[in-house]
Amino acid sequence: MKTTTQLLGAVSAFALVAMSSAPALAEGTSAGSTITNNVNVTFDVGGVTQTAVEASNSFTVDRKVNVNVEYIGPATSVSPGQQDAVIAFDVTNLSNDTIDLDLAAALTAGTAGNIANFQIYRDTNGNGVFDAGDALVTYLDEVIEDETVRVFVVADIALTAANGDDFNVTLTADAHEGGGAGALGAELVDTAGANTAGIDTVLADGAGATDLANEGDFSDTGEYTVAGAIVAVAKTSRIIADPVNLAGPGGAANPNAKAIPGATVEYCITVSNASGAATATNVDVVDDLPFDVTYDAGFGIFVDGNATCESGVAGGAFSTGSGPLGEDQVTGDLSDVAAGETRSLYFRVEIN
Ligand SMILES: [Ca+2]
Ligand SMILES: [Ca+2]
Ligand SMILES: [Ca+2]
Ligand SMILES: [Ca+2]
Repeated sequence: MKTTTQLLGAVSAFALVAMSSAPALAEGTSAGSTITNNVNVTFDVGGVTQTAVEASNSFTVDRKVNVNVEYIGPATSVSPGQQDAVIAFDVTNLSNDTIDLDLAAALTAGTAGNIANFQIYRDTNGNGVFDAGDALVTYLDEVIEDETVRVFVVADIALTAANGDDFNVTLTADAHEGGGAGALGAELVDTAGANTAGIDTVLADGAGATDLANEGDFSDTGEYTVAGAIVAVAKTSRIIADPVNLAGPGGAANPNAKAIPGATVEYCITVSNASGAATATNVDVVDDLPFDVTYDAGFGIFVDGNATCESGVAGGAFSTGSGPLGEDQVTGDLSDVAAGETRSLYFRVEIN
């Protein structure tokens, strides 16, 4: 019998292959599965068939830990002062076991003072977009084999962020034991030494953006890019006429007019936006008039003029004594000022 058993041991060594009945997941046989191989040998002695002999071999499949993090680009365009700016990542459990994934978001490039309040949300309602149905998390709980979970990193952009600023934010997912729902399990580490009969752990992850291989983690970097408006305002004036040097036809400026009492002066306020900047919207102009001038109601106020304060359209409003020091005010809204564009507001006053 002893001889027979040794023979069967040798047979078992090559007959083990392809006997697995575990489900075929992409990440291979699940950890903890028992792979059993039975072998049966029949033989004759002296032409008589003898009782068959059998043997069996079983072992437990160990835990292979692997995780992937992938930024869903392209770079997210944000505005200075924007709250809850969102970038998205997909986190996939490539292990052959259910695991928890501890999450961390870190600024890896960009001015730290211009971005703050990092938060991580799980796409709980699974619709792929950040919305009220998603939950604030610090880890992904009980991620099953092959499962991909969308994760949102949310941050606030400071008003001091400028056009063209970039912020690189790296999300790291670190594998922990599942440990049951509602709790983060213990961090997974390689089982030291030789294989044991139980479920051993092998960290088989790669090196991501900021992590090394075989640490049980992976990371990828997303990007915010700031699209700010670079708005410049200029205010100029020109003398149109004085009581002696009168205006030309259609109110045209008399080149000889001087800034004496009774003279008419045109104020020109231009709002320009630099090329490559974001469009400036809701452009409101508020001008506090000096006490030494009187608004020319007959001329009115023109908005959306060009850089030389021509071709505007009638608009805006005049109000008496509404300024912070009781000045009269001229106000007006300009249309959106796109990159490289200039719009103007202009009106006239008389020197007292
Ligand atoms: Ca969602
Ligand atoms: Ca858990
Ligand atoms: Ca083992
Ligand atoms: Ca890694």
